Amino acid sequence: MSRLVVVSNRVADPRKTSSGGLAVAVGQALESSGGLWFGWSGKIREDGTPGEGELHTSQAGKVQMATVDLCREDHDAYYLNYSNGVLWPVFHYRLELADFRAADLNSYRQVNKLFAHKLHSLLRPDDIIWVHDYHLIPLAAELRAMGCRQRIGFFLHIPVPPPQLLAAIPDHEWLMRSLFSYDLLGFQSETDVTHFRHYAESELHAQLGDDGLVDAVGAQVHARAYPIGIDVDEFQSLGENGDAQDMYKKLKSTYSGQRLLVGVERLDYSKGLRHRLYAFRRLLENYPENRGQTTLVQIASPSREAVGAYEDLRRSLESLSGSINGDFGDLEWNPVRYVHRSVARKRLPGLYRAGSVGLVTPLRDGMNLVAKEYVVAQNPEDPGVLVLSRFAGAAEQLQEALLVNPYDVSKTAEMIQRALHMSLEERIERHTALMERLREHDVHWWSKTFLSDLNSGR
Ligand code: GDG
Repeated sequence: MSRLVVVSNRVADPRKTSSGGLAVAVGQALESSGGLWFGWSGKIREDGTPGEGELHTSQAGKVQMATVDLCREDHDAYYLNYSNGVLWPVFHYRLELADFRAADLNSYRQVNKLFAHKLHSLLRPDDIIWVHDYHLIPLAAELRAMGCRQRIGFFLHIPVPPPQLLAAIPDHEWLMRSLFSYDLLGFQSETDVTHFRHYAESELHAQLGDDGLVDAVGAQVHARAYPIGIDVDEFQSLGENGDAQDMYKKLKSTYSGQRLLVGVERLDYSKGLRHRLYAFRRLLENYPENRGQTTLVQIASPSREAVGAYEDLRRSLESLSGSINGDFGDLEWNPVRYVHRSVARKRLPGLYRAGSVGLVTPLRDGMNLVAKEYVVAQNPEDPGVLVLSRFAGAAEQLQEALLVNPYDVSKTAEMIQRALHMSLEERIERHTALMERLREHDVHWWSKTFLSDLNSGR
């Protein structure tokens, strides 16, 4: 049987719980089959040389971990500036936040070459290689240049923007052509697949075939949607542990007599946190009966603090929640409980369950696993209501959520009000339908389907 090799920017011990969407999903896929997980060690060498880095290997249960350190210069240019300062904003449709610098693109190429070089020395002829996310788009092209013939698949966790936005990236042809070194491309949604096919057609003169086939630049690749799921059973049993139940009880007693709206995310401009606070303010203005009765608990866990746009967002969220509390709060009630800290994963199901409404309103999101976790954490006999942005990849699957346009603050407020007043019968009906969808397309389905297509050359 071939060995599974997973490559992602960050690696994490799959036996430990961690907080990133990718780490959770990939860790679960690897833990069941065993294999090799390769990526950056997370260590930055202040005295290192660009394009070089030490390789470390260790064993974590059935999984061999192989990581490379980066020097400060490579880390800043490849990770902070290019991956998170160019690709992340542009792929989330935010051209105005991108800062293009030729030197950063060069480092991005160099670090991909370094990773390919280190990984190449560890590969076996019948390995099957699965590369993840925007940090590593050119990895397969570098591996191929070193003579690698193994099957290589790529999964993009973030959205694909329309072709005109992609075409604004300097050297976009180089970046997008490198995707044709893979055998299979996986995207989160049908919208992403459509954008990729349109880009290939208009910019690379591709011929489009059936079943996701795209023929361009002298190569053929299959591009399809494989919407990522969560481990439904694992998350349900996490909800049964003492920590989750304590969290639930604590929230219920602290906010007794209150209805809670719950939001949980990394502090990121793609997640629509500012618009969410505006919508909550509008709810209190337009439906004053919620004053003193409804509290928004918003967790915004620290993320990418070295990237400038994140620091600006943090300051504006603090001032916005402060102003809502100042304008509407009184001695007994604070409308917004804004927490700029991470919550332990084992407590998350209790937090979700305490929310009568789960607010998941990104401006743009590849999938969004919080939406799925919120649904799974609910009491099926008295479930809360998911208010979900139509611009999250998850909206293609989770049609029984209340779908909103997060830019439309008044309509979002109206939907929150509707969620707060939904009958038990309707809540159960929607929750049952959502659970069926989540079970059918869980994380095991996702990795099994992608890997079986990659293996079989479908
Ligand atoms: C990328 C794509 C795609 C969040 N705050 C805390 C915490 N989390 C956990 C959640 C969830 C994960 O992080 C977030 O996953 P998302 O999917 O919502 O978002 P990204 O991190 O942006 O992930 C996204 C995903 O990749 C997978 O493909 O869905 O579209 O952007 O699991 O629970 N976990 C803990 N404390 C927190 O405060 N423990």
